[in-house]
Amino acid sequence: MNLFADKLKNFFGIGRGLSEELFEELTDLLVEGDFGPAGAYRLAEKLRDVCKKEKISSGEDARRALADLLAEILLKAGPAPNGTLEPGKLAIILLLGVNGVGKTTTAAKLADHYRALEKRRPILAAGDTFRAAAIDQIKIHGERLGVRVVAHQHGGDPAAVIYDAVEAVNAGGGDLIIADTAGRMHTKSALVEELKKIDRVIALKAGECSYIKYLVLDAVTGRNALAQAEIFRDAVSPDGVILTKYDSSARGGTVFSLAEDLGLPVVFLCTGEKYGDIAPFDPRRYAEEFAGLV
Ligand SMILES: Nc1nc2c(ncn2[C@@H]2O[C@H](COP(=O)(O)OP(=O)(O)OP(=O)(O)O)[C@@H](O)[C@H]2O)c(=O)[nH]1
Ligand SMILES: [Mg+2]
Repeated sequence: MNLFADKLKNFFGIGRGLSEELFEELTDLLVEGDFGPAGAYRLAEKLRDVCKKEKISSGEDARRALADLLAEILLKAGPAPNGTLEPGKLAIILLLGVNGVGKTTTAAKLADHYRALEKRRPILAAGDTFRAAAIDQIKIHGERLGVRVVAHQHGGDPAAVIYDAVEAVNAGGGDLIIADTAGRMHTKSALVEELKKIDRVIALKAGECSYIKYLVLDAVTGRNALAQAEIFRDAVSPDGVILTKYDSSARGGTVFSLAEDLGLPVVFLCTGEKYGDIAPFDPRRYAEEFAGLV
């Protein structure tokens, strides 16, 4: 259970009645948990209505009702897309996100995940050509995992790297490409242009393949993640989010804003630095955890 869930649990503590004041305080508490102010207010109001309608009078039952409302918000972003790939179809997964959020580590985790669970033959594409060490970093993961890495020189064209990875797959070298990208450029507009270009090239090259774009966000950055998500959503419309460093985050309300305000579902949750520290996102469970029920 994370620290915020503990707080919420204490807030609704045993024997606490449901006063008007409680719902006002709940708004503030949700904001502390990384909810946006408007979303927090809406949720507290909704909970008050539900409690009234269903004649809920104990804090404990209110917390259960809150978990239901939270799950509802997450499911609004669409059916849980649990990350399963379409069987028998080549897939390209592009990982996007600002620097340091965990893209390269996640690329390696996904390669391991899909190989183990879906018997895929992944290829890693070293699409971060901006930082010299990035290519070595992904090569090391490839060696450790026994997964092939397609890479070009530092400073090369990232779209060309991914293009080559598709060629390798088409030549029978695998059935899944997981492409890393650079998290930084000289300016924000340069980054957006670069992202759009990579997206265009892959979309063209992907043809009949499944082309999936995941935005990687760091749970520790809280509401900042939302501002990042907005930029990436406007530039390339990601299919979903991979939330990393959930093990180090004490809050987690951003996930609800991603769903409610940006229509972005979380698809995978990462909880550590090891390859196995990744799991498909379970909206119901996340809502229950957030409310301190599990
Ligand atoms: N605790 C924890 N650490 C993580 C997780 N995912 C990644 N990290 C760590 O976060 C740091 C950055 O990870 P990278 O994978 O290099 O991040 P990146 O987005 O590729 O970074 P750039 O290439 O610099 O943009 C590393 O020290 C990772 O081990 C996670 O789920 N939990
Ligand atoms: Mg990286």
